[in-house]
Amino acid sequence: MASQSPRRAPFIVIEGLDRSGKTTQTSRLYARLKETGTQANLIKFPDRTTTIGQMIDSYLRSASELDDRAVHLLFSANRWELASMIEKSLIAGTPVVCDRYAFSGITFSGSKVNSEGEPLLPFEWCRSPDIGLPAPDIVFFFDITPEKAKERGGYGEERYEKEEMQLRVRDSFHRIGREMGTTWVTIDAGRERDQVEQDVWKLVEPLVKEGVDGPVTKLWT
Ligand code: FDM
Repeated sequence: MASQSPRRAPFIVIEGLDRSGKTTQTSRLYARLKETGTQANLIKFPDRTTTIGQMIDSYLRSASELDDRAVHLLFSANRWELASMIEKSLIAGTPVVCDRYAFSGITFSGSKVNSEGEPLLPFEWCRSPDIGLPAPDIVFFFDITPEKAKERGGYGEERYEKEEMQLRVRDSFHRIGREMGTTWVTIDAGRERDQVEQDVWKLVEPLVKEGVDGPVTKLWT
């Protein structure tokens, strides 16, 4: 009988709008995995620790200006810096939990508009530098209405934290979600934290326990 190839670990991505509790839930998921005996790798994009990440950080804080296309490519390059680490981790059996990924890249850059309200960068152009990155096995999209976000204290200080931008980003995430099919899970993030945590855990637990069959797939190939 042919020997079965070992199953690999899952790649779990959490995407979401500002004030959706995305970062809190990512940390909770990581902690819960640890408590239940699974040591995962936790990563976040932008990864502001690398040289590229520091350029992005400065741009987001409006401490520097960059061409829209240039910064888009930096965000993508920042993911490529970790692509082989992600793949190796999954093959070695260590799940990867990731706070934001290529979907943020497309939605945020693709939601930039000129003074007439027209998109500055075409959707397909925004997607192309991320083609071929390790594909997630599941993406949780933390959705929240602008009203709920306001109740939570409103948006922060960084460049994209404005209501009109967040509304466009939200529509764009919904569009990508429709294209992604079953890998994409929309979470109503306006609810109590514990409920949200339970919903995420219900889907992550079996994925981590059973592992994933087959090689790491590649985004949009
Ligand atoms: N962002 C994030 C992008 O514009 N492109 C990307 O590729 C990524 C990963 O950076 F406004 C934006 C989204 C957000 C900002 O994100 C920083 P955090 O999660 O608030 O650090």
